[in-house]
Amino acid sequence: MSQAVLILIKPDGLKKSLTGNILTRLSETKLEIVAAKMVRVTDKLAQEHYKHLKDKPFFSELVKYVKGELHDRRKVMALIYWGNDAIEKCRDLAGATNPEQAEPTSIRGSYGRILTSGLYENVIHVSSNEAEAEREIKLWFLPEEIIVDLYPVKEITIRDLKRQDWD
Ligand code: DAT
Ligand code: MG
Repeated sequence: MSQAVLILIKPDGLKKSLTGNILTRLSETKLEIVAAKMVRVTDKLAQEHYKHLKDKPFFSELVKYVKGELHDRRKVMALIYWGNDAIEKCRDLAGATNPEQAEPTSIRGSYGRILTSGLYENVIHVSSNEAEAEREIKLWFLPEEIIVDLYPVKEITIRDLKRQDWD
């Protein structure tokens, strides 16, 4: 069954120059990339993305982490992969949440670490199920940024919208 999954290369992955490596690993899945962009993560986006963890003791550090405040890299790379069993395939390659418990050859097992504070710095995010994937994809992307039709859309008319164009 075709599925979409949100992948984030987190600030530690970018700082460690792992982008090419991670994309190569993900290409083993033979899934299709249907959207990709660099994102400057706002506080609101970070908090919304990890809202299921807001009561955890590590939440505020997790928000700082995904915003890039721990790595002086205020960006993440966001991608949508699409195809058969996309979530399971990508989560298998990513490895367990705790990098110490992750399969050593997985992305997190190879490149993740646990900070002294206890936070798992685990290089990539992968949506954990279809409902989460839909919620996250709608949070990170606009319909026009995705090259396939994943979810129903509505037409809206925006009046007096100021935008930038190339000079
Ligand atoms: P995953 O990213 O594998 O879906 P999650 O959604 O439960 O895991 O947690 C989101 C992130 O929060 C995770 O990638 C790293 C951090 N995290 C989760 N559980 C943690 C814990 N017990 N201690 C420290 N950091 C944790
Ligand atoms: Mg998760």
